[in-house]
This record gives sequence, C-alpha cells and structure tokens, in this order.
Amino acid sequence: MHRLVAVSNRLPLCDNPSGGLVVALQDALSNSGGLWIGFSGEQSEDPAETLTFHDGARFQRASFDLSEEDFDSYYLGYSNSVLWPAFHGRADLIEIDPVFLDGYRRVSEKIARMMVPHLKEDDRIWIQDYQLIPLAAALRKLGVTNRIGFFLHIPFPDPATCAALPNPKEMFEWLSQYDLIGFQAQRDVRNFTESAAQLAEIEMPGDDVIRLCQRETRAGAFPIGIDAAGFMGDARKAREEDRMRSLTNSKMMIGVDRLDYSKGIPQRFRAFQLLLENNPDLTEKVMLLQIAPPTRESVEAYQDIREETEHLAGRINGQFATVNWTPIRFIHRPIPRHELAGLYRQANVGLVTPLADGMNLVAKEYVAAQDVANPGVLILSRFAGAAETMDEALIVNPHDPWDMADAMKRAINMTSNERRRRHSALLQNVVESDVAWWADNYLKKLG
Ligand code: ADQ
Repeated sequence: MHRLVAVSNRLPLCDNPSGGLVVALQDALSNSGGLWIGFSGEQSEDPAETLTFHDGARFQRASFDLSEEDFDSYYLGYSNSVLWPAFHGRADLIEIDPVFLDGYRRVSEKIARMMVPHLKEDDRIWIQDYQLIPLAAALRKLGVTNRIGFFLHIPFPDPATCAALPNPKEMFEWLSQYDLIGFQAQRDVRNFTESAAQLAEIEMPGDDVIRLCQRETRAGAFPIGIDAAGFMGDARKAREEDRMRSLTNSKMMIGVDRLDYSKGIPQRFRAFQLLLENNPDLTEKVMLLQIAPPTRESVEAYQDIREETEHLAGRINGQFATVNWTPIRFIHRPIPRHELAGLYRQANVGLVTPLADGMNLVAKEYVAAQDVANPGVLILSRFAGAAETMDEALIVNPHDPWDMADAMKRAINMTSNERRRRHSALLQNVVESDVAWWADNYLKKLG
C-alpha cells in the first residue's frame, strides 16, 4: 500500500482533530501510516525551514511556521486578494501586486524543500486547494517524480475572469505538474478546459486524459461530501436547551456561512425584506437566524462586507421589528458543531444562497440534520457546486430577490408530503456521497 502524504494550508493541530477534511483523510492517512503537512498558524520572525512533528492523531502531522512577510503576501495577498476573488468571479476585487505573487511562489518552494527529506519513493501526495497550486511544480524542480494529485475546493473561473489574473499561463503550467486535478463540479471542469484552451495549451485525446502545457495529466469532478453519519447523530442528540426560542412562535429560516462576499448574505437579507414587505401577514410569523463569523478581517473587502451586512440587518430590523419579535438575528461567532446541528434541525428552511461556491457543505449538513418525519426545506443557489447533485432543493438565482422571496414563501407553506419527498431524495445523495466516498474515489483515480 502506498503511503498518503496530504498537504493543506492549515494543519489541524488540536488533539483529536475533527472537521470534514479530517474525517475524509483520516482513514486513508491512518491505514497507510500517512503524513499530513500544513501551516501551524504561527508567524515568527525568521522561521526555521524544517517541519515540526506533532502527536495526538491517528496519523503523523508535521507543521511549519511562516514569517509575517510570507503570510501577508502568500495568504492574505495572492491567495485571498487575487485567487479567491478571481475564482469566485469577482475580478473587480482583485488586488494585483508583484510582491503577492513572489510570496505565493516562495512559500510553495519553501514547503517543497521542507517536504523532500521526508518523502519516500512510492508515496502518493495529495495537495489541497488554491493556496498551494505551485507546490507540485516546486516539488518536480527538486526531482520528485511521485504521483501528485490536487483538489480545488473552490470554483474554477471562466476564461474572461481567468484572463484577469496577473499570470494565467503560469497558473496552467503549475497545474500541468499534477497527475490528477480534481474539481468540485462539472461546471469547473468545463471552465478549466475552456480557460486552458484560450490562455494556455491544451489537447484532449480522450475521456479525462489531457495534455496540458505539453504534459499528460487528468482532470475530473469529485464532489466533496460531509461526515453524514456523524452529523445525523449530532442532530438527533441535540439538546433542547440549545434550541432557539421565539416569543411569537415564529417559523425559523437559517443561514450559516463564513462572512464572505461570495456567500450572498446581503442579497439574502434583501430577499427577506421583500418577503416581509409584500406579505404583512408574515409579521411575527417567520424569522431569519444568520450565523456568520467574520474571516480574513485584514483584507479590505471583508471589512466592507461586514459593514454592509450589519447595516442592512439593522435597517430591516428597524423597519419591521415588533416588541416581541426581531426579524433577523445575526450572530458573528462560530457555533459548536453539535449546537449547529440542533439549530439546523429546528429550522423550517435552510438558506444556502451563495453567488459562487465550490460546493457548500452547509447545504448537505442542513439536509443531514433534518428529522425525516418532519423535514425542513432547502433553498439552494444555482451557483453552489451542490446544485449539480441536489436538484430536489428549491433552486434559486441569488441575484434575483423576487425569485428568492418566492422560494421562501413556498418553503414556509410547503405541505409535509412534498417536504418529505424532496428531503428523502436529498438525504439519499448526502449519505451515499459522503466525505469518505469522496476521498476514496479521488485516491483510487490518483492511484
Ligand atoms: P467554505 O467556504 O468554508 O469552504 P462551506 O462548504 O460552506 O464553505 O463550509 C463551511 C463549514 O464551516 C461548514 O462545515 C459549516 O458548518 C462551518 N461553519 C460555517 N459557519 C459556521 C459557524 N458560524 N459556526 C460553526 N461552523 C460554521 C470551502 C469552499 C466550499 C467547499 C468547502 C469544502 O468555499 O465551496 O464546499 O471548502 O470543499
């Protein structure tokens, strides 16, 4: 059996780490005596170029620190001020600065140098996500000939948006160094091949085999799932005292997102405002619980989205609230998974309405958490990768507040027969295509 070496931006460092990717990789890593490498989260002045090993998991874990300069240019800069907006179709938010690109290349080169002494000839290497695209190219330069796979958790942009990157051709050269490039959805595979055809060199001799920038590789869609069994268990065990209480006994809609401009939170709030404006009978009868912890707060676009959502929630609450009812409850903190599972289960409607999203795991968590005898209704954006496999949800255009307000009304009034029919089809997919299935599928193909 080949040992698996996984590399991601952040290493899960707590004791007994949990979370989707950990659950996904745990078996593959544990069974193969595997190793997971990632950033420690610590910035230090002149960090040593060596890996630090950590106990406490069923597999080996090794971390590295970054200097402040590397962190700023690689993570806040190129990863989150260039690639994240571009890959989510927001070329208008890209901040191009040659310092960012230098830092981005440099960090992959450093990680490659730290990895090489620990690699064995027949290891399989699996690199995760947009922060580390150049890593295979950096490893190849150091003579690594192992099979190396890559998985992109976020969408791949169309040719026009890809062309807004400072270095589109180099991006495809980096990608060509992988043996398998995994995407979340067919939409991403199409964008990738079309962008490569316009901005680099690609031939497609057959099926998933491609020649990209003179090198043979493969690409395909591997939709990620959740730890469905774990989530269903958490939701069943959720405690009564962690539930939301309402003085007016109103129905509850829930949104759970990192506070990010790709998640469509202001658009969701505006649709809810329209629903309340056009349906005065819903006053005190329905509320929206939005849980959205801020992230990447030193990037300007994230300060803007925080201000915009807070302002909008305040305005809507001011416009409609009564002494006993606040239409939007807005929480800026992460919530422990078992509490979140209980809130999903309590919610009559799950609102997952991103403007762009690789997959969106909240859609799957919401479905897994429902009571099968009395399930809630999922409202899902057509721009989430999840929409490709979850068509029994109410699919909406998140740019159209009328469409979303209609879907909200329909969901609130849906008969229990229709709710059960839709939910059982959705649940089957979430359970069958869980995160272990995803990792297994990908690694088989890489092998
Ligand atoms: P994210 O952009 O982080 O992930 P998502 O898929 O929704 O988006 O995952 C978020 C996770 O964080 C979920 O498990 C959710 O429960 C949790 N979470 C969010 N808000 C929380 C809160 N307030 N408290 C506690 N937990 C919270 C990226 C891509 C996605 C892709 C995933 C996985 O952007 O498109 O689905 O990776 O590949």
